[in-house]
Amino acid sequence: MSTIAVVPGSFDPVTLGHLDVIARAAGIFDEVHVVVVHNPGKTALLPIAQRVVLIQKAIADGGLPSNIVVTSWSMGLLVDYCVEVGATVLVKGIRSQVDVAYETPMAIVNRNLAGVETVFLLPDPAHAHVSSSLVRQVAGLGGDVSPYVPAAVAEFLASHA
Ligand code: COD
Repeated sequence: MSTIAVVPGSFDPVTLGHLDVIARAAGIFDEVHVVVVHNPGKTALLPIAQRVVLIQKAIADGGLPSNIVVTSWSMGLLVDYCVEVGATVLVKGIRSQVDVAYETPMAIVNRNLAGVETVFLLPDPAHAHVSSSLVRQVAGLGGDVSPYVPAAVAEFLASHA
């Protein structure tokens, strides 16, 4: 039986840290759905449709495997998406104790709600310090974000500065 995993996030914008987690998940699971979700706790920079396009470009440019689907979800619980597509696993990246504290209750609730398990991947140390909020801050102040994001994102942010 094939296993479908969901890699959710706000991806605002997608970073090299996200891309690393997506690529590794695609090497573990039969099918990976990268799902862009609005996080009400964060002030958005990019429209969700734009984030989807940038992830698709980054995946194509990076030569990532073809078992990756990129989409968005705004119809309710994330596990509702999982049930709809038959995904049984959520994949999250864990950079620090802060991520553990944030993700642990969600993992338990998602398992209780729909039996969806959460798998945590440790980051590539080269990208462990990278976050979308750092990228938004550096880009907003006119700095170079190219060490932290795929080329498609760096180009998009530079042309929309
Ligand atoms: N290296 C490795 N992993 C990373 C890195 C990096 N450099 N940067 C980020 N990550 C990981 C994050 O830890 C996270 O797992 C994922 O990538 C996405 O990160 P962000 O910042 O793009 O996305 P978030 O944290 O804003 O997204 C949070 C979600 C929207 C996914 C979360 O809130 C969620 O699962 N919501 C579901 C709503 C729901 O159904 N709630 C009810 C049940 S809990």
